[in-house]
Amino acid sequence: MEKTSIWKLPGFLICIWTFCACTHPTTDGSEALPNIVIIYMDDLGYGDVGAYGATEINTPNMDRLANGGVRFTNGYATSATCTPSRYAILTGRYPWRNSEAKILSGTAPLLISTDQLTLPKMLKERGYHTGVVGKWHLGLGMGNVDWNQRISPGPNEVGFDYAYIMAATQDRVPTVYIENGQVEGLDPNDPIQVDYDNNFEGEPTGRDNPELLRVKWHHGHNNSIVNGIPRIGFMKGGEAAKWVDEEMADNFLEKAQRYVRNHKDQPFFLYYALQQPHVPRTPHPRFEGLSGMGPRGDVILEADWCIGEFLQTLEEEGLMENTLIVFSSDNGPVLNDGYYDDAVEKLGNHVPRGPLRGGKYSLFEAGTRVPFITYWQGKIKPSTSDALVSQLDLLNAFAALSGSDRRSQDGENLLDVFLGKTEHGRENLVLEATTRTALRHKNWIMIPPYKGPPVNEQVNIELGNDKDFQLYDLSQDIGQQKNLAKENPGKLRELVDLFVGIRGE
Ligand code: NG6
Ligand code: CA
Repeated sequence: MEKTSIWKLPGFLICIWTFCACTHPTTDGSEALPNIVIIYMDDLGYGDVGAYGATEINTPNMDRLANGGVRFTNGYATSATCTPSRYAILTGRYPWRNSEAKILSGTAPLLISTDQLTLPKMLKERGYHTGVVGKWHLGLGMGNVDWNQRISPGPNEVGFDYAYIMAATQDRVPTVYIENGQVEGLDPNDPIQVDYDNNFEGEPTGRDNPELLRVKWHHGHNNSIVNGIPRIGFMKGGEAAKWVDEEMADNFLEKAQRYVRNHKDQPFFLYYALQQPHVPRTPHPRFEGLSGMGPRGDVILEADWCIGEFLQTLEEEGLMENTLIVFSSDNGPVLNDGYYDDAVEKLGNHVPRGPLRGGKYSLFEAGTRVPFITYWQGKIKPSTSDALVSQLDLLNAFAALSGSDRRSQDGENLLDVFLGKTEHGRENLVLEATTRTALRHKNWIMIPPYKGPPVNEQVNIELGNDKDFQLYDLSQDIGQQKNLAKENPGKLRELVDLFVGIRGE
């Protein structure tokens, strides 16, 4: 009898075989599930990564993911700022549906409701252990948080078994780490107080005490001073708990690695949210000056190194072949975001926005189109995909992958797109920038008229505001230079109708 070659086995058997070969072995016969890791950058631009065309900065570890996985060229964050994008990636719900989903202060209450569907909750139901390490910026508590008690509700209450976070941003107080609701290293005799409206008596500020600053503020960022860096918001006390900015990257990396080692024996979901290259940019001295581009370039190198170390941990633990990794960024790039840190002066020929127009805060492409990579060794074939995908879609994809029948409000199930099996992505996606929205439909973009300045002069970024409708054909004009609204009223009407239909206005 002829020997059966593997190619003659029925397709479903091959599927089962390949699936089992690279997922967690289970003892109880339940379905085997891969680990899932989201590596999420803060303000990393489409053009900041070698695999996306950067030539002036080396990102070998990001490139390793991009070149070994699916490199999406039309991958989007939902929003051009952080909080709304983070809200969407974790809930699968458009942030413009929630009027509170805008850049939050460090004292804002938790934005995600505790009865809302979230990615970690859904995965927990499927037997995953779930963790978040890094930047949170989705609010904590219910208003009036006492930072000296357990802070709740927070990440633990919306689905994360383990949480090691900074509350908001690196430039906002409180400048402390919070582990499962408790401020790490807090001395009870030196309680923390935080206020975003009024300073505490006798406390120096960036505005009044420039002599105490080692980094100068350009706009905003002139309240409390921590480690010689002026921040947004006022804080008093908690001296022993304050983070050292230059050690933040190593600290988050170490927590992410530890999380993997502690949970490698069961399927886990880790949301590893790095703080780079958001301001203040504070590379560890090992990386200082390495990029020749000043701190912004240096922290991108630092982040890339962290990713390399993190991947090595997965490798050492033998997890590479049963871990699906998603790499992306919460919004587009900005150079001067409020501190004098040479980001503009030392940029040289580097173009963080790549071929796109705008940047962080912008409704133009560079606000929301970001590096977006899926990587799964042995399971995803290296490719480049032009499919339209959003971070909004990850919840549904992971639900399908893990056998959950939960589906989010606004996500599509693009599992096969994320696994590189098809390029059939979305047809429509609403993009958002500080509550203004636009529609991407296939290769077209329609931006409705918005009042407001065309350029944010402080950060020097075009915002996308215009008194007229804007219509761009991205297949011909990725840099959004030619407004076709007048030339092509039929297409404009089509997109406006679609937009109104989706937004429900
Ligand atoms: C802005 C800050 C900016 C940055 C941003 C949030 C000022 C003038 N600017 O309000 O520096 O912190 O908020 O960035 O304060 S994000 O990536 O978290 O959305
Ligand atoms: Ca951001």
